Amino acid sequence: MFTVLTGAQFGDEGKGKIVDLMSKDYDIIVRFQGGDNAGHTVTVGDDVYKLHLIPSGFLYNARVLIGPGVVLNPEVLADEIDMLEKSGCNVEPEKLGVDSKTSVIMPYHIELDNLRESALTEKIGTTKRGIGFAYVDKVARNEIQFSDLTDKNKLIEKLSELAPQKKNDIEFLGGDPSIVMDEELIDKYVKLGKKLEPYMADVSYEVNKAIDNGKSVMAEGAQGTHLDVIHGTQKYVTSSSTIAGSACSSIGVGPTKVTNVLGIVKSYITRVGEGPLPTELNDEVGKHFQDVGREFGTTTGRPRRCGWIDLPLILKSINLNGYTGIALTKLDVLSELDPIKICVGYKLDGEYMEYPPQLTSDLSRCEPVYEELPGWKQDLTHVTEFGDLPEKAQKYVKRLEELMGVPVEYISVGPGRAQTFKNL
Ligand code: 2SA
Ligand code: GDP
Ligand code: MG
Repeated sequence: MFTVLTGAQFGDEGKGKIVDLMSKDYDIIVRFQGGDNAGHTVTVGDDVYKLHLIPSGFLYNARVLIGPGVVLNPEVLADEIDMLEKSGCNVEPEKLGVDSKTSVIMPYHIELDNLRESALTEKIGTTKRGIGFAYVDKVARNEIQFSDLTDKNKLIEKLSELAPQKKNDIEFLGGDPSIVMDEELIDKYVKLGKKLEPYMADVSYEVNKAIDNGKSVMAEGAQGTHLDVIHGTQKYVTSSSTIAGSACSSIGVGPTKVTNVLGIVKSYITRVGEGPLPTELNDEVGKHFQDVGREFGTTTGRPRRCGWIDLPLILKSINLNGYTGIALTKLDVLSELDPIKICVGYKLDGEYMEYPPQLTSDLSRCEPVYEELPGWKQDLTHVTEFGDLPEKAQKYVKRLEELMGVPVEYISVGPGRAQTFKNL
């Protein structure tokens, strides 16, 4: 079995929580894109793990893999391994594998991300983790690969060739070119390479072999569909392809092997960073989502912008990902609100549309059109099955399911493991 799981909105839908929960039934969980811009939260009792690189399925017995389509900050990975080991988790090489061909995020990528973001008049609102510049170098064939870190001479050779151009770029943006390369930096990265060398893996080989041998593999998406570099709200997107098809190309598995695609949908919508968000609320309801939903960036701590659930964007996500099922998260956060709104369409230039316009500039001019449902005003955080939800909450879920045309397979009513049930 090969399951692909992606966020259906702008990220932070609760992917980490759902992956953790599902991973007990999987043999391998693999990250396929993005880098440590991701922040996936796993809550087990009083323990909260905020993961940036290691897949959220590490707590059960699954092997966790980082695929070659990820951009890897080795320092962040080493710290994450240390953090998990300190919390008593096993992160031996039998548990974690990192593809040898993964592109490395170097300090100059982070510096360029910072400098460029500061220089922009219309900012993107990046996480400043160097993600975009690391992907630029991959595509431009200027990457340092994970395997290069284990060979000092190769690293020096590659960096020496890249250094003049990187220094130039940094100087042009008013930064300090001396951070590009010196002996200290090389020693640091070689040390990191040696520390992480035991984790080196051939991810596409492992994943294909596992699937062919009847094992279960899950690809864990990071960020969300509308942050996709090709199909998202450019330029306000991340630099990787976040949609389900990208799992195949980035890991190196044929699309014929995909069994199912699970979309994670939050019961409202959030966005961190710039870019259009048609249902954004700057009122008490928006504040309710932010306070009750604790909507702050898992990586940067930035407040997330919040609004009512946006169906046109979800319909587009269903097309882009081919979802076979949905996990609906944070239903508990809607309690206390009455009425509850679903954005079912937009008005743009006097026309009504049920599907988002193609261009970002048009999406930013869309006015949401809402359908209202009665609120339930009851705490949901202890509900453990669909039938025990208040009738109005059941109606809300059923209405969403009807509008989406895809079954809601899981419902989440809190960050904890027990606060999720299958919607049979
Ligand atoms: P980048 O850093 O180049 O990928 O930024 C480009 C855009 O992508 C957005 N982005 C994200 N959006 C939601 N969640 C993300 N992860 C963190 C979280 C974000 C945080 O879990 O909360 O802590 O701020 C994530 N990563 C990237 C980003 O905001 C830009 O709009
Ligand atoms: P991800 O990037 O999609 O993994 O999501 P994040 O971890 O960045 O943000 C989701 C946040 O919501 C985390 O703090 C989770 O612990 C929390 N969360 C997940 N599901 C639920 C839920 O059903 N209800 C509530 N109240 N919180 C949830
Ligand atoms: Mg997140």
